[in-house]
Amino acid sequence: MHAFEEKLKKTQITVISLLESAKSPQELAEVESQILGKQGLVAQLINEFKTLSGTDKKQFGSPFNQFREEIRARIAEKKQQGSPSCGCDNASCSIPLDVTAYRAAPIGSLHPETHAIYELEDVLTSMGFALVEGPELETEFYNFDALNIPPTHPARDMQDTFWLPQPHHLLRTHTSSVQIRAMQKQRPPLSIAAIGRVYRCEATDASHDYTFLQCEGLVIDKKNSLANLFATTKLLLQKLFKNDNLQIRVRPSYFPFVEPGVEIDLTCPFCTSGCPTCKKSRWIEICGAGLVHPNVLKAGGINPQEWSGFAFGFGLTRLIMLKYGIDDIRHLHNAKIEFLQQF
Ligand code: FA5
Repeated sequence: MHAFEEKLKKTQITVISLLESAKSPQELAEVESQILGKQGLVAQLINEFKTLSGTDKKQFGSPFNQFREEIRARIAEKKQQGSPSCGCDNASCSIPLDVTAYRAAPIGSLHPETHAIYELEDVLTSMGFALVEGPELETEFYNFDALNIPPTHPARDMQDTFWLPQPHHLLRTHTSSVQIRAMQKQRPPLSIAAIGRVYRCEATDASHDYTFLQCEGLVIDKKNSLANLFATTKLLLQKLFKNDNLQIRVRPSYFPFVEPGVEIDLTCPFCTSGCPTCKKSRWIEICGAGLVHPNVLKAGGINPQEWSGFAFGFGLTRLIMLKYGIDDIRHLHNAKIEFLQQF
């Protein structure tokens, strides 16, 4: 084999392996200059070609040109393969773009509060409650006045309020504000429930947040008694915790919008003999409740001589903490993905 022909073949092999070794646009640029640069492999071949005899030039001129074309085509092809790279922002990324590759977007999950809302909605609707909503930006009338809490009433201090610059407007402090709106919209008998966010201007700690979820229930019918209230809340809690053995305990309490008012405790769903969740008492405080005060029925346009009602309101966020063993209420809103991914 002629020496030039042999050199051509060797260079061909070197060029192929050099191109294969280039894994990034930078490396390809270096390889390109090694091949096509002034002192590069092709330049060396050209110098050698110049020294050939006329007959040899005729013989090898055409394959040599073909070889140079082929190199340019290979380099162009390689550039196209490597650029754009895998799609990341790294300019020196060596991973070629594979348009057929399946890229799964990171899959999110439902926030524990959303899980709990869905479950609670199912329980409430299965018990015949109609789900209603009310505004979070509320008026003093619906949040306080109509609930038998006039401006001078000391009970206003029980729920520290975020007042808004507009007179008589506030962020609702409880979902009880939905009660009057529901009575104004629907004639009794009615059975409604409202799940929603409430706001309180108070210092936060492990069990108190400035915003949390509450669930309100309101039932108005011809004859309602505390027995109806207790049976309803007990069944609701049993269904929510999927445990038919849960019992409730009732203690007298005071809320201006109910008379009598009570607080309802639930036997601890997590133990039989006391645990850290129930602080070894076997009971967990769940909600405020009572028979709707006649003044509230009147404010809702309902005749208290004809109708009676019961209402209950519980802190859903506290239930979520119980259910998932969350020891600090503030975890729920600190947007830490590691925390949220557990649910
Ligand atoms: C009320 O808000 C009444 N509206 C409940 C009610 C409805 C009584 C209908 C009678 C009839 P209270 O302020 O106690 O009541 O709040 C109810 C529940 O919300 C509490 O039992 C507790 O679980 C939860 N809660 C109260 N404050 C906070 C807070 N800062 N952070 C988290 N949860 C809270």
